[in-house]
Amino acid sequence: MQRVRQRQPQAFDRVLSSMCTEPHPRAHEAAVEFLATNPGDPATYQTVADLETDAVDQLGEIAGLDDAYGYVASGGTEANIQAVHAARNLADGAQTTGGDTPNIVAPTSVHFSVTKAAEMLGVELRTVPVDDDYRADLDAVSAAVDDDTLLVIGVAGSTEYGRVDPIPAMTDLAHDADARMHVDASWGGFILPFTDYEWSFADAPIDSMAIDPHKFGQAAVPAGGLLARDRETVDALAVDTPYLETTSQATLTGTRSGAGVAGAVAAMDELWPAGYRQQYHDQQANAEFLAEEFVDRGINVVEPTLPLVTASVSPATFEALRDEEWRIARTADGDLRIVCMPHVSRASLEAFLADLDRVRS
Ligand code: 0PR
Repeated sequence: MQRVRQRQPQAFDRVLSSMCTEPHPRAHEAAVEFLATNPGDPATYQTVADLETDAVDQLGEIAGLDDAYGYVASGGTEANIQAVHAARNLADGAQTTGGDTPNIVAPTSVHFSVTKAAEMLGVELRTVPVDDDYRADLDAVSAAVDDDTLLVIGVAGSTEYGRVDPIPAMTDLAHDADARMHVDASWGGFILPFTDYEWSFADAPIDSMAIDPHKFGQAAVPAGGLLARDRETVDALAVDTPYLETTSQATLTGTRSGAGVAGAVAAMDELWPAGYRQQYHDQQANAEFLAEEFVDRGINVVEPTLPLVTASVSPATFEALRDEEWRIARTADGDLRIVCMPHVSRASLEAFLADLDRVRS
C-alpha cells in the first residue's frame, strides 16, 4: 500500500489526448460496489449478470437496436476482435473452402485493434484509402471486396480525425458480397445520436457494433460494448463451459469486471439521453473554439466535425508543450491531436493556449 499511497493518479486537467475520461460519480460509486463480482460466472454473480442484460438493452437503445444481443467487453479492442471472430466462424463454405485466405475490408483509418484481430484469426486485412475528408473511399471498398470477404468494417468516429464513414453504402457493398458489416463506434457511439450522421442499426442493416461506455459513456474502465443484431453472432462466439452452472460463454476473457458492468449501467441511467446530449454540445463547442484559436494563430487545423481537433504544430512546439506536462499526442502524420472528452474544460483549453503562445514566442 505504501507504494500506492506515495503516488497520485494522473490529474485530468492536463489530459487532452486521451479517449478515456473521469467516470461519472454514480459510475464510480457503482464500480466500487461491484468490484468483487464476476459477470463471467452469471450463475454465481446473478445481480451483475442481470445488470449486464440491462447494459446491453440500454446500449441497443443508444445504437438504434430494439432487441440487442451482445455483452460488456473489456473495450473497443475486444469488441472489434470478436466481430471479426464471429464473422469468421459464421462464414459459409463459399468463403472458407475455396482455399483462399478469407479477408476483411476496412479503411486505413481503422483502429489498430483490427490488425490484432486479423493476425490472431488468420484473416487478411485489406485496408483501403480514405477520401480527402478522411472517410472510407467507397470505390476503393467496392474494389477490395470479393468472394473471400467475411466482413467490412466502417468507423463511426475515427481515432485520429473523428470522421464517420459512409455506413449505409458500405453496408450495401458488404451485403451484396455476402459479407457482414461491423461498425466501430467505440469512441463515437455516445455522441453520434445527437448528430445527423447515419451510423446506427436504425440507419442501415449492420450486423455488429463496438460502442464503449468507458470512452464518451463516462463509465469506469473497463467497459466496452459488443452489440449484434442477431443471436447467431453471439452464439458463433460461444464455447462450452463444462464445470460452470451456465453452459457456454461468448466473451473473449473469462473472469470479467463487475465494476465495468455496474459503472456502465449507472452512467447510462444517469446520463442517457439528456446528460450525453449536453456533453456532446459542450465538447463540440470546445473543439470549435480550439480550432478557431489555432486558425487565428496561423496554425492549420482539420475541421472538427466531432469533438476532436488536429492541428499542425512543429515538433519543437509539441515537445515544449509536453514538457509543460500537457498530455497530448500526435497523429501518424505528426499533427497535434486533442480529444475534447467530458473532463476537458474551457479553462484548461485557455491555459493550454496560453502555454502554446509562450512556447512559440
Ligand atoms: N476503436 C476506436 C475507434 C478507438 O479509438 C479505440 C481506442 C479502439 C477501437 C480500441 O478501444 P480500447 O482501447 O478501449 O480497446 N482509441 C484510443 C487510441 O488508440 C485508445 C486510447 C484511450 C488511447 C485512452 C489513449 C488513451 O489515453 O488512441
